Amino acid sequence: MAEEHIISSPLSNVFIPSHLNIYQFFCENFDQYGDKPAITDAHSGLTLTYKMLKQQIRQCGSALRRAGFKKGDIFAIYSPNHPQYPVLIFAVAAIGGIVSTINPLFTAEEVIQQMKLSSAKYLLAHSSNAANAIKVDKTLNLRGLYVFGEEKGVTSFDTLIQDDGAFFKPDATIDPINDVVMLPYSSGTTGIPKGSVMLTHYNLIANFAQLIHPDVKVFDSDAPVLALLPFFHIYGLVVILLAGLRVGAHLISYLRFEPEVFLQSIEKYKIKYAPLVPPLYVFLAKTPLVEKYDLSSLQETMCGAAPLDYDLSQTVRKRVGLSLVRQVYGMTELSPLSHMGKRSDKDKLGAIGIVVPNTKAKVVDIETGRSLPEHQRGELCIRGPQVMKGYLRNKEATDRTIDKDGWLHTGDIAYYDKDGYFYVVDRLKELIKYKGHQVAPAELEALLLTNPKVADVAVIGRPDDDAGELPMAFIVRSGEITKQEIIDFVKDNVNPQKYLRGGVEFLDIIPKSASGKILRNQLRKRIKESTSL
Ligand code: 4UV
Repeated sequence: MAEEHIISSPLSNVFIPSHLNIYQFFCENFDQYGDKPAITDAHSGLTLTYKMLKQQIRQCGSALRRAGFKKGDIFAIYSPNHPQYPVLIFAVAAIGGIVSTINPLFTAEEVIQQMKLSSAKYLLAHSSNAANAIKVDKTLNLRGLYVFGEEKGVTSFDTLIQDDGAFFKPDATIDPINDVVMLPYSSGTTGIPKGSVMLTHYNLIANFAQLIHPDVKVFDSDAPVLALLPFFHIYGLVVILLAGLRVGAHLISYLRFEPEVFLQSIEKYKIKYAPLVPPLYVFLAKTPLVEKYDLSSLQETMCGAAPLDYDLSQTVRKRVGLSLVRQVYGMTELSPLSHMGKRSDKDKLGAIGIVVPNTKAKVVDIETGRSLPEHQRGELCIRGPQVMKGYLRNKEATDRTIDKDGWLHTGDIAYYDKDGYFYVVDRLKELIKYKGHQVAPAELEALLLTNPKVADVAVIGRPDDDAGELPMAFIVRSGEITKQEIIDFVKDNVNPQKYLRGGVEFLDIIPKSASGKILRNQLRKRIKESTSL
């Protein structure tokens, strides 16, 4: 039998409580943190202390129970980062409900699609999304619709906070290992949207326990943390929001990215830790605004969601005066972390890091499935307590992603070195990452095929220094249509992250395999050749 090459975490195992739900676990210390600020909106200065958070969770949970919300019900949240975001999460979780997080830039149709897939019957939207939320309500006939802020014709979230809290009752029957609590959206590994990723209470608690191991930990004190990355995405949700609150950090949150507000707030709140994505390093490397503010409080950044260029990371490190810049690697289906750079390592910055505690990784040959030794490229697979329960109501996709031995196949091509550091070098899956956001090619292809002048189509990511990748389409026409008309057609139907910023090219035929699969590599090669001319 061939030798198995499995890499166990080089770190000691951590203890993962399996008897607590996420409300009990993440809010455990709120009483002790008391009047300390928990979360501040950088634009308005609105702040919730830990004491206020605890109280509002109680009031919201009580009001939701009075409104008939019960264990197993699904509550969708469609909002940019807002100080009360965690109020809803923990109130719903305590009752035994499930939270489905929705990208605040989604169109009404995209929200309807996600809510239909998850069967969510309750929605909390930000007031800036109220018009879309009302459309969603008309289509899905929701049981409850609320907004952050005030908006005519919709119940304000604050009405829930006016409850006396008497009806709040954490559910005693939650089974943390098996009960799902979070349903983030992911397009999965084949590019066809899979819908909701089922994460259990235990998955989220496990990932927190893993990321605070002393050798890798994200926050080593309760100093202010930048909460700019969106809470609807698993990185912002777990690594910033849940982890930050559990350790008593002061989170500075943003409704949107405004360069001056962002830099000013680092100076004002003396932000020390900043979880980032690559486009923010590009911003910090290039903007002259950096010279205008005192950013000396900023000490540690981490970067994930897409590859970080080593030279870029060094430029930012020097320019801002950071003591730690490291990569982390995650995936929605991994709650999200499997790899992190060690706090002590300064020389491995091209790597995504080592395997986090209680986790195993292997790299398998994509043809034979056999595990590979050092320095050989293949598909990265992960096994550990953070691996999702599966895709909601999609057993086939679940079985294709998690094999019978419990290995989650990431769809990323990687290798590892003799010290157990992993390097992601390519993507096997079709997913496009625009500024760290998921764009599923199959979704755009399906949309473009609804245009009567499009006979066939393939969408890929065009490499881009600032955004990582830009969605672009190869089109076979069946009628008169211009490139601009195609770009506008997409703009009219999807959220801005999915626009065809990489452009459109016309072809006579889309290259396909005998089984009809689009040969995306040929198209990517074509782009590479045309840009290197
Ligand atoms: O499912 P998803 O959108 O999930 C993420 C999660 C990212 C992170 C990053 C840092 C954290 O601390 C954390 O908790 C979560 O992006 O997309 C997963 C895919 O994104 C690519 C890779 O293709 C994954 O399968 N990706 C994520 N991190 C990296 C990366 C990285 N460091 N380098 C290259 N690609």
